[in-house]
Amino acid sequence: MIGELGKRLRNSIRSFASKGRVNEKELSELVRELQRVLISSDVNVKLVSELSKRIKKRSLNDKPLPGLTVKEHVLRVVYDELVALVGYGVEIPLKNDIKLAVLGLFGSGKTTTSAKLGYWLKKKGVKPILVSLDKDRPAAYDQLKQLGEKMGLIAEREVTTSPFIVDTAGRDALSDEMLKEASKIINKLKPDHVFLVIPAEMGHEAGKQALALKKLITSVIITRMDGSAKGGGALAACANAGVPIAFIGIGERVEDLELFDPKRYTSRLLGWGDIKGLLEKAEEVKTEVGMLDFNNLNMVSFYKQMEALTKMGPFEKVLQMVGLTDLDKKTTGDMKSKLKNYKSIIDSMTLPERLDPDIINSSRIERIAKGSGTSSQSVRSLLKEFNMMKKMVKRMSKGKFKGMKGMKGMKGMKGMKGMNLKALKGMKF
Ligand SMILES: Nc1nc2c(ncn2[C@@H]2O[C@H](COP(=O)(O)OP(=O)(O)O)[C@@H](O)[C@H]2O)c(=O)[nH]1
Ligand SMILES: [Mg+2]
Repeated sequence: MIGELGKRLRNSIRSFASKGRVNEKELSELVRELQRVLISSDVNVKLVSELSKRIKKRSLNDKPLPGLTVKEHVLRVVYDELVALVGYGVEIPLKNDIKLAVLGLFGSGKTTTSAKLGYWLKKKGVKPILVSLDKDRPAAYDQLKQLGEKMGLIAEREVTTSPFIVDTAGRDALSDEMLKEASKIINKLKPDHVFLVIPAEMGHEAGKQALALKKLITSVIITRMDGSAKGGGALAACANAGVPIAFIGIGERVEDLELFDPKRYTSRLLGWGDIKGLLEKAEEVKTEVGMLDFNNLNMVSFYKQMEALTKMGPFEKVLQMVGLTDLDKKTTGDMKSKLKNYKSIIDSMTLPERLDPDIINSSRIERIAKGSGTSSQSVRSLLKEFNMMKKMVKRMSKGKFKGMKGMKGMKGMKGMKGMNLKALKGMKF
């Protein structure tokens, strides 16, 4: 779907990862190739230059996450920065009387997108009417009606009830007239979400549209992401304009709409699937005890911590050391088997999933459950506890939970150096 851009990016990353040790020259080469790719996908030159600087600076100055090689560290920085570049999504909370409106220039994909939104809502159990307010072109209503009929949604020429999706008349260009017309509709109908539809081929020019309509809209939808190499530029420009991206259109069928998720988009772009083996081979489990990185807690550090726990000797002792002395045998046993379970679950995750557990959706959960010989329930429970721990760690790093040092029996224990006991104390397995 992302085509040429992704291919070139993946090639440059593969060649980077295949070389020996990383040095500044190599890093510069990677960044230069990245720049070429981004510029050819019409990302604004200034944004590309800023991104390059940040990637270099962070690659050289940030401390690599525990368990990551320098190369993995650099790739992670690239991933992070691309995620930030391509923008940010927005939540579309569902409700039974949801009101949506779609704006945009001629031919941007408004009518198609209105139908796609109808399909998306219907799949989630909300059945909207499709309303064509495009009075200028009689065929516009017929188009919407036809699209609606295929999925059992009714089309109307005016708003009669909610939930609804309003398709509006387009214009050749942004004009005061268009803005006025749009604000009239918005004031009258008070939609929960007003989407500006911009086709991917607008590239970085999308930013101008997003800015011009920023006050009226809640987010944008970029269409024809499947057909243009400039989609990256359009996404980045909207992000830079400070406008969230709700959905992307990835084909002509009503099913071809997806909620925009910058992480998922970037993962695909980088072809994580392709380089996963390479990254994972590079470094799996080191025996040393890893410090929990408060700012970057992820499954890699979580795993290290568990590894450390299980390697530190009798489990009961370890629990005592971290202050969990009042546990009975059964609880200790449960924790032990849970820990073992969690380890095999994390073993079945790909590196991108470990670095960023947020990308783990239901189908990934299924795969991980299968791969680890556990159940999707176990995977979900791990993710839940991981998220709880993440919250806790965040709180701790903000200075709560102080005064917990000085636990007895810790000094002089082998392998305890660098272990973050404060973090372990509240950890639930
Ligand atoms: N490939 C592709 N085509 C799209 C997408 N969204 C819309 N289109 C096509 O773009 C053209 C214009 O769409 P339409 O909804 O009529 O635009 P409108 O004038 O803004 O209402 C149609 O041929 C659609 O099939 C998309 O995400 N991918
Ligand atoms: Mg139309």
